[in-house]
Amino acid sequence: MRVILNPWQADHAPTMELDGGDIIPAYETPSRFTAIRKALEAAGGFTLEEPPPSPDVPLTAVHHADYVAFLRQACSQAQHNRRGSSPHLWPSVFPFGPNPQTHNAKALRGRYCYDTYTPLLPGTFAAALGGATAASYAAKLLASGRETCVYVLTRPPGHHAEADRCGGYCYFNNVAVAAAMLAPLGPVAIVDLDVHHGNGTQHIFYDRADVLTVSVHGDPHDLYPFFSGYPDETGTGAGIGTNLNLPLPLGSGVPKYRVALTQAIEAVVRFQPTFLIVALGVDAHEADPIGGMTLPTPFFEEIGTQFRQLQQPTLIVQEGGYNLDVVGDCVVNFLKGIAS
Ligand code: OKP
Ligand code: ZN
Repeated sequence: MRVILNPWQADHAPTMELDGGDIIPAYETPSRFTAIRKALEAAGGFTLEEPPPSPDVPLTAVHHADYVAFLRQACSQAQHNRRGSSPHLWPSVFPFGPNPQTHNAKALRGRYCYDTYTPLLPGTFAAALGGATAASYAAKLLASGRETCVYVLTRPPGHHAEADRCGGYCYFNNVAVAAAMLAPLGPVAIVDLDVHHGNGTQHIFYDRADVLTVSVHGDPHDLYPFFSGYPDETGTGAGIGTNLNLPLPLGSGVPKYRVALTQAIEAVVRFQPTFLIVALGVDAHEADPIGGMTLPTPFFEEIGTQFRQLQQPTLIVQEGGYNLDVVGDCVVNFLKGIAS
């Protein structure tokens, strides 16, 4: 299987995160990428390659141009401003009140972000663009018919990024960029297996009938992102009926997960897509430090096998997974299951 790497992921290397007022070590680090790459190399059967440079990654097909411009500008400013001190630019005020608009550079950090988990560093823009570049190259391979199953190894993740807000460690929504490229060729189904609800992807395609978004995740009553991921979010306008949320109680293991997975796959079958995209977070693993679900490593192969039976051209894009000792094996197992 071809694996498309984000060549610039290491440029985004947060050392800490701000969690309810506590500064804690960052979970979302370059070592996640290294761990997965090592496991792929050890397993064999994968061809790792970087995407060719591309001037035309269609970021603005899913993100607002002003959001993209803000990220580019803020990251380049961060480079100049923060020599010697902490490079993390965090938001401090979020839009509220009768005038929710600002031109102030510091205030804009809250305008274009919805939480405290998603700081801007000097290399954040480049790293996030690298992920979108890798995803769009993989989408082209699929669109041309040259490949039927491609995996994109990237970080930071993307599925929490909305059209004009970063959040949840995510800046550009890589699966959304790929889906927007494929959708003109036929309906696209996105299934998000990350333990956290894929709110950004849902938000971006909420009113579209040509992109089905399905997410299996920990119950947002008890898990990030809290404010979305509930079953009554089913789409709007032309997109009514094309968003499916399948929350599971925290602590859920294989039996409950199998039921939700079957429901997700049945929804894909009903939708009859031309392309399938899997947002592959592996943080539903039992040893994940922030997930709260209880899937064992071998079960990821069974999940992959379920998707193989759909017999669809498939793009797999890396999302979360934070236990460095298991993420690589979970990804390899999933890819073995979907490819074999
Ligand atoms: C990103 B992805 C940890 C709190 C974590 C943010 C979670 C972002 C998850 N102390 N809050 O894996 O979906
Ligand atoms: Zn996650």
